[in-house]
Amino acid sequence: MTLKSKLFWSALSGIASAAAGLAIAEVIALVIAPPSSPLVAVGSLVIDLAPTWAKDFAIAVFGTNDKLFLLTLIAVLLAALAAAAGVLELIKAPWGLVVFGVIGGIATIAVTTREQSTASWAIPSVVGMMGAALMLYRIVRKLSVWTANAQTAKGKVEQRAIGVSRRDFFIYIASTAVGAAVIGVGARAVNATAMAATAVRKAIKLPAPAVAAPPIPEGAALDVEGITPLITPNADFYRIDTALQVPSVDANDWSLRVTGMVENPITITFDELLDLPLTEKNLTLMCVSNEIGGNLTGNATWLGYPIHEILKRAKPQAGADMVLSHSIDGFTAGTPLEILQEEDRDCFLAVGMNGEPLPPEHGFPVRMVVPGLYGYVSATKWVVELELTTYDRSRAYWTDRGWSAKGPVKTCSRIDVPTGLQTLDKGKVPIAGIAWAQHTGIDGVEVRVDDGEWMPARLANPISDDTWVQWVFDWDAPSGTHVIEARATDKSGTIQSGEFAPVAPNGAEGWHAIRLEVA
Ligand SMILES: Nc1nc2c(c(=O)[nH]1)N[C@H]1C(S)=C(S)[C@@H](COP(=O)(O)O)O[C@H]1N2
Ligand SMILES: [Mo]
Repeated sequence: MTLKSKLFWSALSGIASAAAGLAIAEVIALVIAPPSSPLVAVGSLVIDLAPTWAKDFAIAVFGTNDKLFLLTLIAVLLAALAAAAGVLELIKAPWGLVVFGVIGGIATIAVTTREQSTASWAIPSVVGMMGAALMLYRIVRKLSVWTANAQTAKGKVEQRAIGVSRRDFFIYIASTAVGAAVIGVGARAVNATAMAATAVRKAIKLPAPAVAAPPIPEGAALDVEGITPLITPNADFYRIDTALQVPSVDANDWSLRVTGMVENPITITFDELLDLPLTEKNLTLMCVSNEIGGNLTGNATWLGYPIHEILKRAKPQAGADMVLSHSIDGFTAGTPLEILQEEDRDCFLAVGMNGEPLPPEHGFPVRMVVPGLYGYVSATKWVVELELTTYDRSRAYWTDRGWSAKGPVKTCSRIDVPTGLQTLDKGKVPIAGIAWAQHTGIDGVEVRVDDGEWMPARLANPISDDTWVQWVFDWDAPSGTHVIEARATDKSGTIQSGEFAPVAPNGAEGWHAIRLEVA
C-alpha cells in the first residue's frame, strides 16, 4: 500500500471517528440539556473570545449567515484535526487518541463554563470524546490489519489472509460515517429547535395579574429548621411526565383548540391568552405516585387564565362530562367538566410559575393546574387541546394503564423534621412538617409517639385551602427509641386513614412514621 493511500485512509478514519463522537454527544445532549452540546458550546465560546474586529468582519462579510460561517469554520477545523489524529494514530499510536482527548477537554471546558451550566453538562463532551477515541482505536487497528495484508499480497502469497479486506474496511468506515451523520444531524436539529424555543421563552414578558394572589399571611411560615419552605423554587419543583425529551414549543406557534362536544369550537393563541385578564394564585400540585412521606409535590405561585371562562365561551353541549386535555406530545388527562366549570375553584391555563414563564420542563408555554386533583388527571403540560367528551367514550393516558379515571387528592400529612434514623439529644425537639387537602383545607394535624395518645400539633396560618400548610409539635423527647406518626384532618371532617394503600390506582394512604433515637 502506498504512503499516500495510507495517509488518505487514516485521515478518513479520524474524521469518521470524530463524526461518531459528535453524534454521540448530540444524542446525549438531547437528554441532559440542549446547550450541553459541545458544538454549540465551542461556537459560543469562540464568539465570546473573538476580538471585536473579527466579529465585525464576519458580520460584514457573511451578514446574518455569520453563525453559519462560524459553525462551518469550526467543523472544517475539527475535520482537519481529526484527520491529523487519524494519521498520528496509524503511525505513532496512541498520539491520535491524545489529540482526541485534547479536543474533548477543550469542549468540556467550553460547555462547563457556559452560563447556568451544571456538572452534568460535561457528560456529552466526555462520553462523545471517549466514543470517538474508541472508534479511532478500532478503525485504525482494522486499517493496520488491512495494510499489513495488502503488503503481504504485494509480496506474493495469500491475497486475503486472516483479517480485513479493503472492502470490509471500506464498509466499516462508511457505515460509521453515514450512521454518525444521520443520527448526529437529527439530534442536532432537535437540540437547535429546543434552543430556539428557549430563546423565545426568554424574551417573553408576562403581564401583571389583573387579580393578584393575596399576600402570604403573617405566620404562614414556621420558624423551624428543615421544614418544607412555603413556596417551592422552580429549580426544586418535582417533575413527572412521560416525555423522554422535554417538548420544545415555540410560544409564537402555540395555540389551544377547544373541540368536541361544544357549540362553539374556539382557538386561542398565546398572545390572545396574555391579553386576557390573568389571575395569580398559590396552589400545591401533587402527584398520585407520591408515597407516604414522599416528595412528589410542590407549591408555586401560578399565573393563568380561568378555564371556566374559556368553557363559557365554547359552550359545552349537554351530556359532556369530561374534558380530555391533550399535550403536544400525545399525553392526555381527563378532568371532570363540572370541576373545571366551578367559578371559585381557579382551574387555570397557567402561563407563569413563580414570576417567570413556565419552565420548559413544567409545560411551557401553557399548562393546566387544577386545585384538588392529582396531576395525572388535571395538570396537562404543553397543553394544546381541550376536548369535551364523556367518561364513557374517552380514556386518558393513565386510565388505560390501570389508574383510576378520577383522582381527587387525598388528605395527607408528612413529617419533615426530624428526619428518621437520627439520634437526638433528649429535651425539646420540634416535630414539624406539612399537611394538605387541596380545595378542602386542613383543619388540624395530630402527632403520636410510640402508639400513644394523638396530640394536636400547632398549625401555621394557611395560605389558602388550596395549598399545603405547615405544622409543628413541640415534643419533650425522653431517652430511647421512638416511633413518631402524624395524621391530618381536613375541613370536611375526614381524618387521614392509617390503613396502608399503595399509590396505584388512585393515591397512597397511611400515616407517615419516623423512627428515631434519643440519647
Ligand atoms: N404533557 C404531560 N403533562 C403532564 C404529565 C405528562 O406526563 N405529560 N404528567 C402529569 C403528572 S402525573 C403530574 S404529577 C404533573 C407534574 O407536573 P410537574 O412536572 O410540573 O411537577 O404533570 C402532569 N402533566
Ligand atoms: Mo403524577
